Amino acid sequence: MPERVGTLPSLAELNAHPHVRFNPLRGEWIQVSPHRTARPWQGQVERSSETDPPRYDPDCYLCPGNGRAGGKKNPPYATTFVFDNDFPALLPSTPSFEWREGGLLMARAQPGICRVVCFSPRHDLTIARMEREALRGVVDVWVDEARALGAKDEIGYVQIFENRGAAMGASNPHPHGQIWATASVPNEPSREQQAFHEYRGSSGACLLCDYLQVELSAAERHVCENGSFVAVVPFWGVWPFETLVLSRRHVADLAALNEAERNDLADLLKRLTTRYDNLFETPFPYSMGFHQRPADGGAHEEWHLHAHFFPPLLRSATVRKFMVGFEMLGTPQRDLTPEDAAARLRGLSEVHYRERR
Ligand code: H2U
Ligand code: ZN
Repeated sequence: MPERVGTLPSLAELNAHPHVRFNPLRGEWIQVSPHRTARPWQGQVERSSETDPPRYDPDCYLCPGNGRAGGKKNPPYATTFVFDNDFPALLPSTPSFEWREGGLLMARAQPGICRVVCFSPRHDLTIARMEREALRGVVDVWVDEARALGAKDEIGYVQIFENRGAAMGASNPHPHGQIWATASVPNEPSREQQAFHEYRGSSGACLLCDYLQVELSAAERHVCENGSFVAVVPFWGVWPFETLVLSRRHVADLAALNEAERNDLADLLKRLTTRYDNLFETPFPYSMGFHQRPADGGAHEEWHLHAHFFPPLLRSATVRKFMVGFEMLGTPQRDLTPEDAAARLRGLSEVHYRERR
């Protein structure tokens, strides 16, 4: 669009051409190629192998009362259940060390703690199909775990996440998530930390408070909202139906949420995941997780609590997006515009397809 240099095209004009968009949270650009949505697809087709699970599975290592792979036995829990991962990627007993060879090879110890959170005793439910009250219990577990793990001297960051669906590598359909608490801040929150810090330094404001205002007034990319949270397809989203869940209030972490906000978080997660499942009338796979302030004892007033949902499905339950080729070597790319993705998610029902009469 050389003739447009120096002028500001409308969003519709922007979406009429291949362009790059800036992600201020990661400080990087993404490629948007809207003209490609019509291209034929002869690549891999996912098998939608997720058949209806039973309410209780005697072979599930997360169901109440069952034995786990490591030999321990689950209690007959009735709500949520949290345990130390039997196959943890991080170990609290890791001794502290730094390792260097020359100026290029660097390593250091990474002590940490891995926990598994069962969201429900019911093997067949998902966040979308759980009651709000039960989901509120999950929010409370996340808050309590983040507080307890974050209070430990050796822990600098608490990453709460859920891998949902076999397509995302989830090992089991039983509704569960994981928590990895690490000594150092992982790459993604660390990049966001820098972005929050720099934005606050240059403008005196919060990057995501300002972004939320932009999205609320643009009304182009919002998906659903309640009194405390708003879900949007971010302007810079890479995954086809990626969403960002923003707290309306400027809070740095889950622990700072009040009663009403915790209820509203449960409500928003249920409504958003119901829309996801309704998109292709299939259990929608994703990785989701919360980003919050580091647990290093600092106030970190620059931080704004949010959750990312990264779902891989592209145009149906059987065609997924892979980050390969130009995306691995150059820049992540999307065909479907964030505005079109948001419009599709916005147009869906909040009654789960499985519960429609
Ligand atoms: P994912 O579905 O996201 O992989 O999470 C399941 C976790 O549960 C995984 O990290 C742990 C695995 O190590 N696990 C146990 O701790 N005990 C078991 O008996 C099986 C699985
Ligand atoms: Zn189970």
